Amino acid sequence: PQTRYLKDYAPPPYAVSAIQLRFELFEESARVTSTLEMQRQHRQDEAGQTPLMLDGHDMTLHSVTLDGQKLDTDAYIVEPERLVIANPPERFTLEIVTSSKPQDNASLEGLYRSGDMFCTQCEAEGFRKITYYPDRPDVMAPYTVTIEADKARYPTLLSNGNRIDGGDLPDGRRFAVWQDPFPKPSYLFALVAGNLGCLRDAFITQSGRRVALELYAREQDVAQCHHAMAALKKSMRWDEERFGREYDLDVYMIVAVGDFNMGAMENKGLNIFNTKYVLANPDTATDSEYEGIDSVIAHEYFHNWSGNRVTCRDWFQLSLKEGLTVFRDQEFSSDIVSGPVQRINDVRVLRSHQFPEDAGPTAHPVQPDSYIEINNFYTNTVYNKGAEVVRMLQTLLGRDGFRKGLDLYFERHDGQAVTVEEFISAMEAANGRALTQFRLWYVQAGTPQVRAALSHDAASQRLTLTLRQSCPATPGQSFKQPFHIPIATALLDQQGQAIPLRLVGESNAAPAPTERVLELRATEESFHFDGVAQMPTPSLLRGFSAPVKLDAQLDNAQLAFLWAHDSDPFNRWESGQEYATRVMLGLVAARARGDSLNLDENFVDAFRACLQDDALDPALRALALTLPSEGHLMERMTLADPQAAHAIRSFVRAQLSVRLEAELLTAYHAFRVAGAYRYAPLDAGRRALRNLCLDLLLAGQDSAAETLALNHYHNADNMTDRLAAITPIIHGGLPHSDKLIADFYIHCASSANALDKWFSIQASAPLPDALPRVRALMTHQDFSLRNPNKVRAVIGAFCGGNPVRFHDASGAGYAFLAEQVLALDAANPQAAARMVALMSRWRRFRRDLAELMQKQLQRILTQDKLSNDVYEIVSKSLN
Ligand code: BAL
Ligand code: ZN
Repeated sequence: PQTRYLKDYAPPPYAVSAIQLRFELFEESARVTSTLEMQRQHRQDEAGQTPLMLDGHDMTLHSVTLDGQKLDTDAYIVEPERLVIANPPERFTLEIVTSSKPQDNASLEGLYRSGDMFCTQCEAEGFRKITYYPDRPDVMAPYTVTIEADKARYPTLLSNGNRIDGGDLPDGRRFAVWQDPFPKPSYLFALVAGNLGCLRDAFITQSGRRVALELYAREQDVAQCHHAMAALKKSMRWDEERFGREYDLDVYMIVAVGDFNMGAMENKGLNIFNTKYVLANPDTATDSEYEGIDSVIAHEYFHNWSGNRVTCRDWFQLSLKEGLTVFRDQEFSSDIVSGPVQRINDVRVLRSHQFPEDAGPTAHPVQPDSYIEINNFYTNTVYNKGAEVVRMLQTLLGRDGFRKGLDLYFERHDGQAVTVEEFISAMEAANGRALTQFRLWYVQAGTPQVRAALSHDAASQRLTLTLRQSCPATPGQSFKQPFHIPIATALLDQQGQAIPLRLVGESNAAPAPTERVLELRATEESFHFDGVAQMPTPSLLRGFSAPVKLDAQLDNAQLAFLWAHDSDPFNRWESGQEYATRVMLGLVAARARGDSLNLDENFVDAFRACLQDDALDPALRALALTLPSEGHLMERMTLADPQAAHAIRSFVRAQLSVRLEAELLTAYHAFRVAGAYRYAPLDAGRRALRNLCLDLLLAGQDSAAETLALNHYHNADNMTDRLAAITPIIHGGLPHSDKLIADFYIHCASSANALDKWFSIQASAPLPDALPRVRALMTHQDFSLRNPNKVRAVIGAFCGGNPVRFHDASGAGYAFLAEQVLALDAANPQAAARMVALMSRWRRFRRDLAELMQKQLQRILTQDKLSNDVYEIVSKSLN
């Protein structure tokens, strides 16, 4: 496999000024006629020739016609992955006719079938499976698309832009013509043909234009599209109000598709969505899935500017659109849900997925400098760390400064394919501020570590905060230059009040702020504050102002104090998590020594205080009382031991259950939500807290709690409560488990998304017979290895969400994963690569487990016909 490098970028030798596509769709094949208007951009080789190279594979080529002349087959070369025409004229029209078999395309890339519909997925390089084309994002062209298909089977024919024509054809067929006036790269092309229902609405933009909103799904699913429609309208308004971005076409369409590798795709004017992020009703979707729909609908909509109007020059710039758009969707969710809750959840994702990635064999910078398979770079680093980097810019420049920079970026580059450099330059130019050192966040991988130390001089009332940064080596980067790190800082007095922060030398004419963003640039820097009477408790990295690991050198008493008193909600949560982590790691060590286990009374008291703190919003309280995950504990061990992490987390939950039974029961009853279910953030917060109490009550394995949960289940009118009631019963292997699995199936049977939860709750149950159960689930009539949601719900839930059983000392879990990866790879390499990545950090584990994982990775690597996707992940993991 070939590695591609950012340094090798060269502009495209030919531009496309227009493309016309004609799709003739049949049950057995799809015929595509592509007509390209092309112009040479520059001469390339010394002989003065500029070969035209068009990407393409997995198709049958029928003809190539240049300026009306059909070419003989010796006038061009068909290679496995491209079509080459040696030296075409300076300007020409090229017509290419190809065909493919969408019904056999299980990769879910290019043109494929999902159930009864045809659909496409072109990002990153799927368009080259549809026709031969310069399939790179810096070739932008206006598209005109004609779709022809059987009228009865496919009455709905959609593509990007505006529908300009349509009608009936002979033989019971029908056609539609779509025109997208905005030049776009091929990765944003989309087509859908099917028999679909539609939910319609409209949006009036800030300048008074009417935009038709159309949400397509199977007829029986249209009733589940209302939440998504509301989310779309909220997103459109929000982007106008917050960033001045207005929608540009007359219609905005979203299509829900059951078989989809990603969450959704931002094709111009025609988003294609995984059904998981569109369809919802109280019986099928949980509160957090409703939130997920808000955020993904917003994300894809926001791409219309950050991604489509201004796109990426090449795929090394992926975070230019993804990091920025994730930041934008996070800000949106923060406004519609709750700022602190959103922030905590975003940081949880970053910590649980991106930090491990950044510390493993596939670590890469936000702007990678090489890749074998670009599909492997739709990562938490590019997306979520990328969003953190954009957030730091907003922190450093202020909201207004950031907005000015973004306005300038869109103004300068509308209609262009650009790089991260252009984004930073716009921020600099709009703010008159150099961001030279800041750029390192894009090119250096690894999570920086910051250590903080305080010293106080009572005589001079001076406090010194010393910050020291370092960053571990990552593959190909052994030495790191210091980063420019914004550290939002407050110092709390004994009552928890933030004291004024007056830097030495500052005038005291104006009142000093109680929170400041300190900018750490050197390896070590000290900040001196005057007028500090007593040693305060530091509250650092407030709101998680930078994606770093902070060691503030606090003891458990200080952590308990911050857990109870910090005025920054993020740091309240953070302190509780850190306190719990330390207590649990202490127990892991005790267990290893063979000591008896004892959960510290101070921790139980602090937990109780938080549970009973009615000043704390229920959603935040639920987060603050959620114990760190087994994965988090494993990250903090020298060598990860899944059995120890599971044993200790179970022990702590059981202890809390017994020791706080009365308090948990009181809270459980107090936070009942009155009335019929509706998704609303405040109700969701109450449900989260109540269900957390229920979960802990069941951790004590007592039968009264099981009865409580059974009643909770039977009285539930929604998926959130049903799932909350049965998860601890099924995961605990309690007596009613099997009966509930059968009953829950009946609730789920009519919805693929609900069924995913029925599968995953079983696959993630940490019971001794987990693996045989998983194998049995894979033979269930509702399971299909060709459906990525089901793969995630069963294989993903077991290998990624059931650490104690996946990492069984026998190695059976690893052998199972290897077997599934190989089975998947033949059909859907993207899905296979996502799964195999679950073993990529094998070196982090206990030696016996590490060796077993290594063996399976080696076994995979020796297979013939491995996809580039899987090859890249496995070979890097073994390096
Ligand atoms: N561009 C791929 C899907 C997304 O990030 O929106
Ligand atoms: Zn995106």
